[in-house]
Amino acid sequence: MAEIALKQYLENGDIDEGLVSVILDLSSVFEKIAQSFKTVDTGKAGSQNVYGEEQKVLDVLSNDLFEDYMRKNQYVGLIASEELDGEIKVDGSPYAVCSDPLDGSSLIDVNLSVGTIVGIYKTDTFIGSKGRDQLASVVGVYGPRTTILLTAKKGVHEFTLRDGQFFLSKENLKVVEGKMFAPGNLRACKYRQDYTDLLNFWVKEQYTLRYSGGMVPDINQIILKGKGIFSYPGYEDYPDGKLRLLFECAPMALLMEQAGGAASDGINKILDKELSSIEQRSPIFIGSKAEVARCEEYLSRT
Ligand code: AHM
Ligand code: MG
Repeated sequence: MAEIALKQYLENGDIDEGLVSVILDLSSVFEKIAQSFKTVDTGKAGSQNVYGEEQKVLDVLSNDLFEDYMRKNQYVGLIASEELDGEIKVDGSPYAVCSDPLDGSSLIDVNLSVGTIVGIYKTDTFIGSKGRDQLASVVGVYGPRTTILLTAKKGVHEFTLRDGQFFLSKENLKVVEGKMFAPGNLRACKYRQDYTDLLNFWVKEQYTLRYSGGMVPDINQIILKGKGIFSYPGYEDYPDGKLRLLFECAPMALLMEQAGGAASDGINKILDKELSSIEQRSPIFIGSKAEVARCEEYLSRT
């Protein structure tokens, strides 16, 4: 059977031509980021982002690629990124595109997988939006292979880069029940008996541990294996944890719901949370429906 290229898949998929154009430009961004890993310095850029976090050369380069491509795309009127200050209006319409251009950048110099996370909306401000308003989410995964997880709200599909083009490699991915866990932020156990009890449940029930320290490869694995749970709670001074609602949690939650799974902050669905600030953080429990329900149940005990 002939292979299906991303462009062909999108054009045959009853998706608005502007959205197709944005997704194709994002695929070019992912390809260029993947290429740059082979040549660019993995070290520090000597600068900080707006949140005071130290930037790597590759953080800056990934953001520049995202920003350049989105500024030039006639269908994009608003951009935001973890490496930029606030949201930025650009010439174009009607799409608004937000990104964590290089998630897990601390894993680059040890050669673990990293990724790019993107959410696409139709709005003139991200403030007040909900993850459920996303029209699509697109995630680039840079591992031994370069892949894309894509949803335009018609299921979740994987595309693989080969000879400069992305081809469909897995269609209609589904997440069901299964014993695999990726428990983040175990530091919380010092303060939280509920999270400790949840972890003990998974350990005693002999779940398989699959945790890399990168949200993208960890959640990509759950979607590809079709089972499991990723957690990142907050505690004490950081009740909302580390991960950002707009740039990280909402796009991953759209993928997970489209794959038949769920994503919660422990009480509310991630996709129903209204964004009050660009840098808003959220705890996240994301994976199969039954595991997310289990998280909510354990976390409601205290
Ligand atoms: P980053 O956006 O600065 O790269 O941080 C996000 C990453 C996630 O990929 C991962 O789940 C999390 O940080 C792990 O953080 P920690 O090791 O601090 O618990
Ligand atoms: Mg990140």
